[in-house]
Amino acid sequence: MEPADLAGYSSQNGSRPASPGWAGVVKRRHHRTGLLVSALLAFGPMAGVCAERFTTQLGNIEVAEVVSGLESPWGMAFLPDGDILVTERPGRLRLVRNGKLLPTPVSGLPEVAPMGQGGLMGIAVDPDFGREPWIYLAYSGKGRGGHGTEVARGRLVDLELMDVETIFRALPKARGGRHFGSRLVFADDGTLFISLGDRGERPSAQDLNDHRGSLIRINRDGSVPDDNPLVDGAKPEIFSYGHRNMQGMVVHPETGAVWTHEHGPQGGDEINIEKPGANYGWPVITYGVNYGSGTRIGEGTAKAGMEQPLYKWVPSIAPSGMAFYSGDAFEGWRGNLFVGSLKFGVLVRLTLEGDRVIAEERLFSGRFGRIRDVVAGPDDDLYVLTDATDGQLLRITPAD
Ligand SMILES: [Ca+2]
Repeated sequence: MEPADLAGYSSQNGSRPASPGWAGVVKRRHHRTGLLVSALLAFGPMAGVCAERFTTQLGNIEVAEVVSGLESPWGMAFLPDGDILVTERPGRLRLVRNGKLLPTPVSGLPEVAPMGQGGLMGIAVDPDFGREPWIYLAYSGKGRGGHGTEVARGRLVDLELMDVETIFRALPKARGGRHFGSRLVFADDGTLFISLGDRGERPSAQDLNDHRGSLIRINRDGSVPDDNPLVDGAKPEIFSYGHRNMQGMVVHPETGAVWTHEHGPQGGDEINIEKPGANYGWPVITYGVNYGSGTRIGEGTAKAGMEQPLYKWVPSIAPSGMAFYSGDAFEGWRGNLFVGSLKFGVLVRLTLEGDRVIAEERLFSGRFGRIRDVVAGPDDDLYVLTDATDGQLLRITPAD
């Protein structure tokens, strides 16, 4: 374990009594250094399901397959009854119930136009789902000028989406197949945040009369909140800008701030804490360089009036999906931030001290391939989607 990591562990959890089990394991094993060191077969928490055991810096974990056979799964969300909705990028919405993938997809989806990196992507469940069963989907939609990120909502009744309405369209659309962003989260005030990408057209990220390369904030019916930061001469849905391609977004469980991460070009993936009206720099400043040629992009790494990332990866990990862990099952992981990596097939665990990242651990060593999404479940376990044509939903539980 890194000394900094140990400090983070004790500062964040020092006031809490260690529970027996996993925390005890942490105490016994925290002198062991290194990343993943073993993966041996064991029987998992679910009857009949084989799980793999991994040793981590803060204890042993087991990773069990909940379901497989998902085609390029991209996003997932838990319903209040424990069902899990999973988007498949080609344009299907699937339901996992009691550990089984229902064979019939949800019907009545909006018109998804898969293209390049696009397709059916982000998903969010209405905070008041129990009263009004709205779910929200982000996807690539076709229209004048090409494709662009769109968001629709519909009421989920059994396996059908009803009263579907499009509540946001990123404009202008573009011909290219890259950088659709497409994560969705609800802030504590009930507004919906939509992460976008620059659609491969870099200058769009600095153009406030262009949604692309921005973070969007709307009300759940698609209207613009009265207190959005940029109104005069700007697209009013824009909350912040200067983003390249955000495929991770989460609300901090204590501060309520929206955290995002984004893909850099070659190098320069970033984590940012979103501030209203702020400019996050792309493509004027970046810690990345052009693919292949390695030539510089923009003006360097810093400029007045532009935000510095909270954390950056050079070289890139190609981050996708992000979750804070605030459950009780993994005592030592409370307050940690988890990020999936497409490039290295790892799940990144970041230890924070306030708003500072003080340590990074990489789990799985590529064992499950590309990681597309990570979500903290209501049962305090972590859930992961793998990015593959035969993709998996995995569940991570503590092991002794
Ligand atoms: Ca930036």
